[in-house]
Amino acid sequence: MAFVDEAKFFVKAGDGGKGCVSFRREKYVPRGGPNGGDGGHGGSIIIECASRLHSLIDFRYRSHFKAKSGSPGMGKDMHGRKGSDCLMSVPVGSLIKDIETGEVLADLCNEGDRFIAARGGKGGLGNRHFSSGTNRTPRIATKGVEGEERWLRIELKLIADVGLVGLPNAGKSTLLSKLSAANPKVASYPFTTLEPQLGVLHLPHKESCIIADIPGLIEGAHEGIGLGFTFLRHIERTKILLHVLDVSSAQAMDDFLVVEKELQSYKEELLRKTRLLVLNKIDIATPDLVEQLQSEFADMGFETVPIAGLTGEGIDKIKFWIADILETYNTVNAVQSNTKEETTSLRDATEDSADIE
Ligand SMILES: Nc1nc2c(ncn2[C@@H]2O[C@H](COP(=O)(O)OP(=O)(O)OP(=O)(O)O)[C@@H](O)[C@H]2O)c(=O)[nH]1
Ligand SMILES: [Mg+2]
Repeated sequence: MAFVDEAKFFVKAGDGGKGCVSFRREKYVPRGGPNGGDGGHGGSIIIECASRLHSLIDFRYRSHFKAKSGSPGMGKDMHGRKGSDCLMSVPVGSLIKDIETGEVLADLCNEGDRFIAARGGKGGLGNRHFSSGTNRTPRIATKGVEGEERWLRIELKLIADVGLVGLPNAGKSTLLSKLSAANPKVASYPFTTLEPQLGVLHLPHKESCIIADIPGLIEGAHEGIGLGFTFLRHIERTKILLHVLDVSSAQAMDDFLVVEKELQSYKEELLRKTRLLVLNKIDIATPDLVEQLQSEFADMGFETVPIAGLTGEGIDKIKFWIADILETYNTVNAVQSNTKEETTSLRDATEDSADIE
C-alpha cells in the first residue's frame, strides 16, 4: 500500500442549534412567561495523535471531515442536544499547517496529543433570556453560531532516532534488515526503496530505538532529480544519521560528497547531526582503499565503521556506537532540562525575594 506523507483536508465544525421561542401555557397559570430553551453547541473537530498509525493513507480516501450540529432548543426550557465531536486520528509526528500561510498550527509528537482543528458554534439563546421589564413576552431567540470551517494541510515527519542516508544501492535497506527485524525490499538496482521504512533496533543493555530507511539520494535530488529529496523530512528529527557508502566503488569519496551536498541543500542542520560513516560492502572492496578512506575521513573528523551488510560483519559495532551516542544524548538532555529547571526556580526565588523587599 502506498505511503502517504502529506495531504490536504477540509474540516467543518457543527453549527450551534437555534434558540427556541416558546411560552409557558398551563391551566391556572396565566401569562406563564417565555420558556424557550437554548440551542445545543455544535461539535468540534479534534485531531488526536495515535501511535498505531504510521501513514496518512486514510486521507487518500477521505478529505472532508464534519462534526454534528447542535439540536435546536425546545419549549419548557429544554436545551438542544450538543452535536457530537468528530475525532480524527493521525500518526505520531504529524504537523498540521494552515494551507494558505503555511504556518504550523500543531505539532503532534506524542500519543494522545490533541488539537482542536475547528471549534463548534455556540448554541443560540432561547426567548427566556430576552424577558425584561418592558417586554414580558419576547418573541426573539438567536440563531446558533456557525461552526468554524477551513482547509488544512497535514504533513508527516516520522519520528525516528536514527536515519539512514546514502546513494541508491549503497546498502541502506540491507543494513536496516540486519539492525532490526524489518524486512525491506533489497535489490541490485537503484531506487529499490520508494518510500520510508521503519525498523526497531534492540540496543545492547538498553531500550530500543527506531531506525528510518529512506529512498536513495542522487546528484540534483534537491532539484527533483531521482525521487527528489522531500523524503529527507523524515530524518530531520533523528538524533543520529548513518551515512552508508559503497566502498567497493573506486569513487566512494565522490559519492560521499554528492550526498553531503544534497543534505546541505536540503537543510544545513542535517550536517550538524551526529554522523557515522558506514563503509559498506568491505567483502568485495579493496582493503587498501578502505584503509585509505578511513584515514581520509578521520582527517575530516568523521568516525567510520567498515561493515559488510550482506554477511553481517561489523553490524555489532554500529549497534554499540548507536547505544553510546543515544546514551550521551539523553544524559546531555537530562542535564540541560535540570539546569533549565534550576534556573527557573532560581529566578522564582529571586522574584520572591524581590517581592519581599
Ligand atoms: N557484496 C555486498 N553486497 C551488498 C552488501 N550490502 C548490500 N549489498 C547489495 O547491494 C544491493 C543494494 O542493496 P540495498 O540494500 O537494496 O541498497 P539501498 O541503499 O537500500 O538501495 P535503494 O533502496 O535503491 O536506495 C543489493 O543487491 C544488496 O544485496 C554488502 O555488504 N556486500
Ligand atoms: Mg533501499
